[in-house]
Amino acid sequence: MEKSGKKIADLVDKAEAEASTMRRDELLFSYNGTPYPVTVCSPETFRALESFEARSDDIILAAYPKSGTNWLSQILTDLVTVSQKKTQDRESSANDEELEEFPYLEVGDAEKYERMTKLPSPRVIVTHLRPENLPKSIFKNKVKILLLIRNPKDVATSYYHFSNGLASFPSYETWDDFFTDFMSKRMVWGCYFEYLSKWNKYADEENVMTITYEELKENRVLGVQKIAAFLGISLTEEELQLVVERSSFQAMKKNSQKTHGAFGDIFFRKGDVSDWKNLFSEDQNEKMDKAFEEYVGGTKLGKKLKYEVYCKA
Ligand code: PPS
Repeated sequence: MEKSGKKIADLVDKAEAEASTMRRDELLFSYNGTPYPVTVCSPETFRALESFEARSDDIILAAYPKSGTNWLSQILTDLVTVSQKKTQDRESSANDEELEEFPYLEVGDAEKYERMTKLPSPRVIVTHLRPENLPKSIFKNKVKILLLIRNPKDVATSYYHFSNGLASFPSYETWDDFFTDFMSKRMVWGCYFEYLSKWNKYADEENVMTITYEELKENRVLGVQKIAAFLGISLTEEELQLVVERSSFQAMKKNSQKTHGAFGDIFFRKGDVSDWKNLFSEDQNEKMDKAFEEYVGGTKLGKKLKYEVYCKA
């Protein structure tokens, strides 16, 4: 079941070494109006991505940064591994090194899409992008998309600590400064409210399943069962337990040196719901409540997030 995670750790190490020699104002570039970190993304990769050919049996995990992407990415990879073991004898000419590719679609060099053609199906592909920035083939081929969302106050809180923990992201002297940027298009990978509003248009599609960070925190067994059913993967009780145990916060944090290298602790920080209560002022609560209402209040994704439960003091 263990994947080495070498590529993630290598990529983060390299990006961090590069970023440590850069000024704050050199860390980001803009592509189609959205800022991205120069150490892990590039305009060439975005241009190459446009002609990326998705396979109908790809599995896409779509999640805004800090929504629990690494968590769900492991769950999906484990589920695929379980199902592949049952139907093994996969023929492939690629060696193990070639079979490992950094799973974030928009992260890495422009040649990665060529390498990805050698990966066996199903490929688990992770992205922080909004739907209109994804290659058309994903929608044309009706690829299954697992859309992961998290309450915006905890996303902001997690993103703040992350930005101050990694050199590749601009750091902030104060939480107030971060909050101002988080509420705008200046945020790395764009504005979370716009993200929710754009993805909401796809929430009713048959090939899209939405899951929240909070529901998975409340009941991981049920969450994993739902995801497996969506992917058409049947699990024995033992397999289910294995996936569930491996995806606990404690287990993933403990393993994070292996999967994410020296910066593991930054990716697996607290893993809780409601940490926002330690940071938000009354004024910030009001601003965010208003923005939530404006962008997604009353919509399918808005309701799914249970804002009243998770985001009201
Ligand atoms: S990234 O870097 O944008 O891809 O970050 P992402 O993985 O999306 O989100 C990081 C947050 O998810 C938490 N996390 C978990 N929570 C619960 N259980 C598990 N297993 C788990 N794994 C990661 C991680 O701790 C980050 O949240 P915070 O609130 O900062 O702790």
